[in-house]
Amino acid sequence: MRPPKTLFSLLWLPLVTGQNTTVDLGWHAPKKTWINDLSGVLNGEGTHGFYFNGSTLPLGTEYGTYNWCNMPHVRPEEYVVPGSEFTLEYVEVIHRHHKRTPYASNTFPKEPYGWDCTNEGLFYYGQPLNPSGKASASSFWSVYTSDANPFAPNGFNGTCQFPQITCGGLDDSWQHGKDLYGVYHDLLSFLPEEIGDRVSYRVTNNVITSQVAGMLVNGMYSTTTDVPLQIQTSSIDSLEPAYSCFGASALYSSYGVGSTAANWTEHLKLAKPLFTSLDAISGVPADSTDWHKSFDHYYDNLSARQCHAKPLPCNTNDASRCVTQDQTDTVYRLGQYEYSFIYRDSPKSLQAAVGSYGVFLAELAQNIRDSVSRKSRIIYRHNVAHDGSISRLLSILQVDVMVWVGMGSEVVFEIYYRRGSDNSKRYIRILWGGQVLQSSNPSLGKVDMLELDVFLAYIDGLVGNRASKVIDLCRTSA
Ligand SMILES: *[C@@H]1O[C@H](CO)[C@@H](O)[C@H](O)[C@H]1NC(C)=O
Ligand SMILES: *[C@@H]1O[C@H](CO)[C@@H](O)[C@H](O)[C@H]1NC(C)=O
Ligand SMILES: *[C@@H]1O[C@H](CO)[C@@H](O)[C@H](O)[C@H]1NC(C)=O
Ligand SMILES: *[C@@H]1O[C@H](CO)[C@@H](O)[C@H](O)[C@H]1NC(C)=O
Ligand SMILES: *[C@H]1O[C@H](CO)[C@@H](O)[C@H](O)[C@H]1NC(C)=O
Repeated sequence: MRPPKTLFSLLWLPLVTGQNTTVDLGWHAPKKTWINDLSGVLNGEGTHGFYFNGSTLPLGTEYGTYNWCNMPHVRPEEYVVPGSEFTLEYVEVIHRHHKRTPYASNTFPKEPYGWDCTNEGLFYYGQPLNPSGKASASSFWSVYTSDANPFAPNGFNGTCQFPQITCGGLDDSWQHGKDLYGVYHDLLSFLPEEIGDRVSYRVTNNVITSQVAGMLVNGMYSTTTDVPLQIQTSSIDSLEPAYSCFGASALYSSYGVGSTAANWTEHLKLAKPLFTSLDAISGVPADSTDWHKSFDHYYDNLSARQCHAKPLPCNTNDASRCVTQDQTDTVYRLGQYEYSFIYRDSPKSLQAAVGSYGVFLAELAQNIRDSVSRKSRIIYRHNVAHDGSISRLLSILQVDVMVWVGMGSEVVFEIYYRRGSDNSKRYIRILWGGQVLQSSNPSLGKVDMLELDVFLAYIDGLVGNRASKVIDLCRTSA
């Protein structure tokens, strides 16, 4: 059942044009594809062309194809340069970190093999910024276990943190930076030669985003000097997001993970035999709520292995019982289904995402306005985030086909002005995975040179001035 369409006419004072803008703030269902067709997901086979076996697509597969291990992003080979009447004025990029080891919480109770990370260092140190202060050595973490420590690590043995960005993920991060620079510097002559005060990078409180940022900055600017990474304190971080929002959490758990809503639990019930056979191999207890309230853990456990060319796991007591590729593919299809359900198919998804990610959108709108009004000198902002960030963002933008956003998943906001026309008018293009984003919301539609006022009115209408509506949403219960 769809709620009545709400059409808000906003009493909004635009900074740019001085005209009223009317936008549709309602939720609109995503397109019907195999992803939100439960019987197809359960009874189908394979992964519908989605790829999970490594950072590089097989030869002959078109770039832009879903690749869980290394999602498509903006790069010179495919980038569509807008008509010459458009001049680029501001760019903001947000993407998920690159491939990593699983979180310890997603490793099986007994892992059949170890995982080695001695081919990289996780540099972690503080150093006074005052030039006369003492310097720091370039020290890094080296993970080890000791014979005298009687406790076995949770999950994998080896020399990695669970999680950390793997060596392959560091390579992908570097290439991601190089590709963006190839477009915004080499092709468009937009980025400055130096980072200076016009380019800014931001990370979350989870260290894996900093591991990506260092490589990415070097991929862009070939620099090994000190580069500040913007970060908000952990209790209010809007990028991760980490601010607490009771209203949104209550709303998500009323229809999604953890809820008893019939249309959520249906797929879990139908997939019970799959859970049972996976549990028998992994040793995950049948009564573990965490492993059975969604496919998140099995998906992460299995996909992290396949991204790193590691075998699917076998039972540690009986090496002849292994997880099959068919079972794994079914887990991957169910993972897509769950993300689409939680972030797009449910009519409550928009409000839940506005509560939990509205602050980032308010900041984005402010950044754009500050750039257009020349209050800020920054022309390029780059945010390294998580799947929970990108999913909520796509939920608010109402992407027409939702997927579980893989490693490196990217959304780019480009702001333009048009030469020879009303030069106070601005336009926005949004690229998702390197392609123009298609929204199910008719006010946004295909976001290709949409009037910026419409986009800002949409964001303002949902999240309010300085995210004032988010505060209300977070306070209230579902
Ligand atoms: C904007 O909308 C308000 C309220 O509907 C109206 O009073 C005002 O005249 C409109 N302004 C313009 C420029 O259309
Ligand atoms: C990944 O590799 C496995 C094992 O070689 C193969 O069976 C499977 O079809 C591959 N999956 C994809 C999506 O390419
Ligand atoms: C992991 O380490 C524990 C404790 O040192 C050891 O008993 C176990 O056999 C190891 N497992 C693997 C798969 O290497
Ligand atoms: C789930 O069921 C609820 C209550 O009947 C309904 O409002 C909602 O649209 C359904 N969600 C999906 C994704 O079908
Ligand atoms: C992998 O499985 C274990 C259960 O043994 C779980 O605790 C852990 O959270 C899972 N890891 C991920 C990344 O889901």
